[in-house]
Amino acid sequence: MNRRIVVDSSADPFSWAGAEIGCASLKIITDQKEYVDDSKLNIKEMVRELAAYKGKSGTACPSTEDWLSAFADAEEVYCVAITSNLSGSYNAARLAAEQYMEEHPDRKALVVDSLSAGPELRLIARKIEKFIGEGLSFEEIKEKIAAYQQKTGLIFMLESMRNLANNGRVSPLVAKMAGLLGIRVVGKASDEGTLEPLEKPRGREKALDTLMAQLKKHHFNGKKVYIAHCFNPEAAEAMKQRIRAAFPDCKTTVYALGGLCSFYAEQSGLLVGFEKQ
Ligand code: X90
Repeated sequence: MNRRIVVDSSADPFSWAGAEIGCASLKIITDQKEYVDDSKLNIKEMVRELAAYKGKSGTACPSTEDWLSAFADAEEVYCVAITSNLSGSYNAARLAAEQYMEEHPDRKALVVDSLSAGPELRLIARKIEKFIGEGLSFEEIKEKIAAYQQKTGLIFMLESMRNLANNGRVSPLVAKMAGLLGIRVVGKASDEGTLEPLEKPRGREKALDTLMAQLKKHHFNGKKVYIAHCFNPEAAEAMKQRIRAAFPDCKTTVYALGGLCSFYAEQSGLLVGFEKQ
């Protein structure tokens, strides 16, 4: 049977080695240009152009049609979308799934609201991949993924929240803290799938210590973590070393964020997706 995992591009799927996975792309839009968040996007160039750009910039979620075409006629489709509280992507995926099953009553489509972004979507998608590999049924996967979601989390460190605030994804008051005099915002994806700022550490070292403390506080199981960064491999590597020092057996993967997450996490941002006990 043809079973397919489909994520939206906030999951940064293009750096997964060898995985056969569908993607519905988000877009980053300015008055002058539209960047499609697919495997061809030059993220470095986009971040550089946007840093120099003084006008308005925003994003758009994939349409129902974008999701449908990413389903690629599979008999079973497993979608993972960015948090429905900050994007219309999940809703578009739901509509796509309904239409798909209506048109093909023998097919099945599951849509997971990650209530998160970036590396947490990747944790969920990779778990689905594992379950498919083990030959679990659609119903079993649905149930087990709902349980797994309770055991994953996302924490982040941002040096600027300008794009989040300008696009109404956090309050301007919250955003004001970030970027001032070396102040970073360390926060987490809340249970509702919104950004929840937790602390304002001063300086990079303090920020990494704070991330580490938050991981422990949020019941990190010390087994699996994805560290994703926006052009900040040094901080990602330093975070990896801290995790390895505290949890020597942890499977730790570092990767560069894709277009959508880079737009919102901005230069130097770190997103850490982790498993809980
Ligand atoms: O539909 C759209 O246009 C996309 C809107 C996405 C807005 C949020 C993106 C967040 C990206 C920033 C830090 C971690 C956030 C945790 C979220 C719960 C990453």
